[in-house]
Amino acid sequence: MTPDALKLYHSPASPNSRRVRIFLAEKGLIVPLVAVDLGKGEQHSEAYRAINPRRVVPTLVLEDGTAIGEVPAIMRYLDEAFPEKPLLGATPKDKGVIAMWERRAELEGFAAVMEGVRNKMAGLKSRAIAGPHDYEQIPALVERSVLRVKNFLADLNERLGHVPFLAGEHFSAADITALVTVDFARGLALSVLAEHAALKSWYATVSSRPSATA
Ligand SMILES: N[C@@H](CCC(=O)N[C@@H](CS)C(=O)NCC(=O)O)C(=O)O
Repeated sequence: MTPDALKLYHSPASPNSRRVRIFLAEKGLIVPLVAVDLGKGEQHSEAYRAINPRRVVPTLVLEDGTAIGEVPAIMRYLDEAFPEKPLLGATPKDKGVIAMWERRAELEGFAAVMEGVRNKMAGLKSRAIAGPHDYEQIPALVERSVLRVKNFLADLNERLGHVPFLAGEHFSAADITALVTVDFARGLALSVLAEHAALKSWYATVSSRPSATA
């Protein structure tokens, strides 16, 4: 299959969509993009629910119509279907180490920012969790999310004091999730602190890669 036979349903402002767009750009893959207007609620339309019943972006649709949702699953498909420039590792050891750091970045960083932003923003009232079910916001969670994200950034700084990239010597999917998390954290008024020298230097490196604007 060639990349132009795929379709990526995404939203330009969605951090989860950005994780996949950066992944594609790093691999040099050009996949047709279809924008889903989250502001207008297009994710809830019958047409989009037929593609992704979870009502979230991104979704990757293959040539035979198979729809793959969930960012790590989309990354897995892309890295296996287009193995040149692997971002999830080429050896069993690299695959294990990268999966570990990418998962930590997602669970401890990205998900913490998401929890804070979704429980804070007035426009997301009753939509504290993305998906098919409505959930009321819990404002008290925002404070805890801020603490979690601050701890994540400090842990990231500690790790990057020992290695140039999150999973070791090479840029990987773990750096993509961490980069998107750091940028997304602005939604909680959090950014890299001056004393986080290693994190600051890593951030300057990864955010100056051409893929960062994808
Ligand atoms: N676990 C999903 C999360 C996807 C997700 O939360 N997407 C957000 C945009 S970043 C969304 O579609 N939100 C729609 C909504 O809030 O209704 C994944 O990995 O793809």
